[in-house]
Order: sequence, then structure tokens, then C-alpha cells
Amino acid sequence: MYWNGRAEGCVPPEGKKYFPAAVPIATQIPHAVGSAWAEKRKGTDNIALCFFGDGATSEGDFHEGLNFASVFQTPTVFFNQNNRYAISVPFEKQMNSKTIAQKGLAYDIPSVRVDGNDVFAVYFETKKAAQRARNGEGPTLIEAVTWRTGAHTTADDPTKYRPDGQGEDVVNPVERLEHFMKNNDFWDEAWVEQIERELTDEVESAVEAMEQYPKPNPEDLFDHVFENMPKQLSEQKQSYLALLGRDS
Ligand SMILES: Cc1ncc(C[n+]2csc(CCOP(=O)(O)OP(=O)(O)O)c2C)c(N)n1
Repeated sequence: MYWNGRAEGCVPPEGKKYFPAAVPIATQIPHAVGSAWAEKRKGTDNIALCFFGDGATSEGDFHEGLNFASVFQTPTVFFNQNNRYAISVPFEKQMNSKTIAQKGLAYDIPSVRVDGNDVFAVYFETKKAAQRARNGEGPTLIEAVTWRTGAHTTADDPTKYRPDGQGEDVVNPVERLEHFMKNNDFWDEAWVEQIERELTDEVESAVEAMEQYPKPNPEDLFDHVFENMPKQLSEQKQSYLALLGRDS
């Protein structure tokens, strides 16, 4: 729903505790710190788990968020997906830091760098960090080093900026887990087929349900940004609706 431009896609399903996706890079970081701090003050054992890319760590929001989390010892797990590119900008051109994890140390936040394509390492470190947060031991930063296998978006063409062959040696984490399971006799073909069938059905019925909805309302792009719409935005809205042949 979200990726089809429907505002309903911003509403978490019943019983799930998550925030809508945030398109402005890194704004989710102070949100995660604030919500974790609120939970701490309320005395619950809820924690906030926050995901962001390597590019997000070049934003002020990342640094403000980490500083605040450290000062107030909020139960926040910062999970960095370092896929080595912020769209077309490689890690090395974007920062002089050798790692993302070292940025956490500046804020005295326990920080760890893991192979992000190793399912077990990611699970183990995330679980440990969540436990620390729940125990009142404050925030953790996890840097999971991974690789973006495709383009950033449908408007992006990585062949324009990535050297030929770069990333070819990266093993897909799902395939890696499959090898591990097969080598250790955990692989059950019938079970795998059943899971694949169930998940395909689930995804197909979700797509069908989404397709029943009318097309997104173009006014939603403008209406939920400010409580009182500024003049410039209002003008943009009018001209966009006029372009679509509609009046407001
Ligand atoms: C504040 C802000 N500036 C610029 C953009 C445009 N933009 C979209 S994705 C992106 C790169 C993000 O890089 P990274 O955090 O490494 O995430 P990933 O490449 O893994 O998606 C940029 C600059 C944006 N969405 N928000």
C-alpha cells in the first residue's frame, strides 16, 4: 500500500509496533531515540530498533540521535545496513571514517561491526543489543556490512558508477543459509516447498487486496505535510492538480 502511494500504507497493522517508513534520510533516528526514551520514562520494557544506511550516518540527525541516546541511556538499537553506497556515492567518498561502528564509540555507545550477510551474526548481535536495552544498559550500534545487489531505485543505473565486477564475490545471505542448512542436514525439501507455497500465496493475496483499492489520491502528497499549508506548497498543489486536469 505504501509503495503504491496510498496513505493507508503508513498505518501499522493491528498489534504491530512500528513507525511508517521515513523517506527523508536519517529522520527515523531521532524518532527512535525519542520513542525509546518515552518508553523508558513510562517504565515499559519496550525498546526501539532503528534501521538506516551508511549514507544516513553522514546526516546531522544520526549524530544528534546518538548523542541524545547516550546522554539519556535510551533503550535504542541502532542497526546500520552498510551496503557501501548511498545511491551512487561510495562509502570512501562520503566519509573518512574507516567504519560506521567507530562513530558510535565517539558517543560512548557500545558498537560492533558484523558480516551483515551472515544471518547468525546479525541475529545474535541484534538479540544481544535488544537484551542490553531491555536490561536498562542503554543503546548499542550495530554495523552490518552488506551489499546492494540491485539498483537503488527503478530510476537508478549502477552500471554508470560501479566498476565492472564489483560485488560479484558477495554471497547472497539466503543462499549462504541454504548451503549451511544442507551441509548440516537441516534442509527438508518438503518443508521448504510448503513455506515457499505459503509465502507466495500470502504475497499474492496481499497484492490482490492492494489492487482492489482506487488509485492514490494526488492531494495526499501535499495535505499531510504541515498543519497549515504554506503559500508555496498550496501553489504547487494547485498547479499539480491543474496539470492533472483537476480542480482542488
Ligand atoms: C534528507 C534527504 N536527503 C537526500 C535524500 C535523497 N536520497 C534518497 S536515498 C539517498 C541515499 C541514502 O543512502 P544510505 O543511507 O546509504 O541508504 P541506502 O543507499 O542503503 O538506501 C539519498 C541521498 C533524501 N531522501 N533525504
